[in-house]
Amino acid sequence: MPLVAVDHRPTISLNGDWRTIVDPYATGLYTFHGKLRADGYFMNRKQAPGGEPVEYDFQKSPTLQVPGDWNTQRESLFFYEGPMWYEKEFSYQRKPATRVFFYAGAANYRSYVWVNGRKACEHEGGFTPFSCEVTDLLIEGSNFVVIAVDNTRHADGIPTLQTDWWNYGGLTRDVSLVEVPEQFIDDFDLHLKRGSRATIEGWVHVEGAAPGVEVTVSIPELAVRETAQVSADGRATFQFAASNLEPWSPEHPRRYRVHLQAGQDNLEDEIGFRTIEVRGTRILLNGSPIFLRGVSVHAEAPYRTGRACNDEDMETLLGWVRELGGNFVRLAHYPHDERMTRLADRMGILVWSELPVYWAIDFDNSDVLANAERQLHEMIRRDRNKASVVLWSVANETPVTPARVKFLRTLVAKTHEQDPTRLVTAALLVRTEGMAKVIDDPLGEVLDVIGFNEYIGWYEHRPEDAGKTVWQIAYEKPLIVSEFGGDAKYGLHGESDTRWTEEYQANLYRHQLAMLNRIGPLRGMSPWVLMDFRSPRRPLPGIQDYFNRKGLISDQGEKKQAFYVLQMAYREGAIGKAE
Ligand code: GCB
Repeated sequence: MPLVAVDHRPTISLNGDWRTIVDPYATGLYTFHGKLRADGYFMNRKQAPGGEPVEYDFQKSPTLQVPGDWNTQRESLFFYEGPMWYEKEFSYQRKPATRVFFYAGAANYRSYVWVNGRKACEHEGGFTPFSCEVTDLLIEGSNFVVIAVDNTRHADGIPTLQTDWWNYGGLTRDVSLVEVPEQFIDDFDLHLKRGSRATIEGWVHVEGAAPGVEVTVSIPELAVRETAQVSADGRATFQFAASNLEPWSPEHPRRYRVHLQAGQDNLEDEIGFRTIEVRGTRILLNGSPIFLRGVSVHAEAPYRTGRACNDEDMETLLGWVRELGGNFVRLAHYPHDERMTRLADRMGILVWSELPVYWAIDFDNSDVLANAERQLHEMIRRDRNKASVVLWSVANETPVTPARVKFLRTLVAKTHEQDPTRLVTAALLVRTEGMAKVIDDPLGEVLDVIGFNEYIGWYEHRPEDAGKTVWQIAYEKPLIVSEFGGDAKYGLHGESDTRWTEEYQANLYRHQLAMLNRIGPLRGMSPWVLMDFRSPRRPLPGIQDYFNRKGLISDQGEKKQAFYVLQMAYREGAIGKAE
């Protein structure tokens, strides 16, 4: 399982240029008779006299920048899906009593890692971090790491064959080596106790620690210094008073420096403390009802396109959310970069974080469920100490079948079990019965908050028909409309009933907002979507050109009329009731 708060530990960065070999036939993974190779093929071998021919050469191969997707770095890779071999040399000085981990923030979709020609680990899932111990694989001086990253889509993958976003491949997030002492803090959870304003509770897990090892949690700004002992499960549990605590909120995103210490290991994080709860149809932040004025966001890089991967990308995206008057983002449709949730913590923007359980994945397959559970665990583990994250979403627009309901119920239960302090949701499909919209998906029974997507005025009816819609909602729970919207090409103008124009989209937003305002238990919204993003499903020449154009802002950062419609509603408080 991946280390946590790696961005707060000393690391040896492996970012930068990596040598790369494009391997469309997966030669590095399979033999000529299609057998899975016991070991990798592209292993930085040098030609030996009389030996087998070596038919590749990393030194002569072009580089790709890490972090980054390959599709937007080299024209010939734009549509490429398959394995890519990455190689990097680095020097390393061994240190006594130190364990070393290879860490990747994310690599899409499957990864295979070798250090100095020896297998270190494999990972499946394109949006969550992974790490593996490489202490015994490293040598003094010059070392090399080879990683095969394969973004081939699979029917039994998560996500599966169909998505409405670009399948950007590569080492898309930071890669590093992390040094820790022999016993080290590999996971922890510190949060404000539900229902309380001044009691912090949680636990710290110390890898490799024997029962009885002491763990200290200190928060100097709150004059807290608490110790507890590790028990047989490796965890030290805490509960202590923190009087004068200023809770984290969008208006006041107060974070505290929290020091954790166990044996030789020291870790310092910045943590906000707040509670999030549901009472009846209300969402309570720190005990007070709140309306989530949000927008959905893809991890698409503004201005240059490709996978968002640096601080500037994140600052631009969340800066626009702020400008819109928002206090909330739905980070669709997969866990975004940790830089994003860190920034949301700093800026005071509430976050919905989602698993890529998108559309019709293979719900009958127990291996797929195991994969979803792993990705869920990796998502929770990475962000459970982020105050901004208030909602875990287990799925988006999944077809309502018995197998799917069973699968998702399992994920919901696992989420509650691993994180009893946050709310669990999913973006559900809405059933249409004439002019009625029905929300009665059986999954709703186990969700804390019901998310639903609807495209009145785009995929069905006309924008004006929104006013005639009758909502039939089977649950007495808070609702969030997790998507609505329509496409507009920035700069294309016309009548408000002409598709693809800014006027059409703005008109659609006006009618949607009026309709949504009449849904009593609506406690939030995240229209689709902040910025245009690349999608292979959207080829329409001259309009889409492989972009989903439902952005309020174009991929080049130009604001469309609908942006201002929503901004006015958010800024003037014309939309949404907290109770
Ligand atoms: C949806 C999906 C989203 C799509 C959007 C669209 O319902 O959840 O991923 O991009 O519709 O534009 O059709």
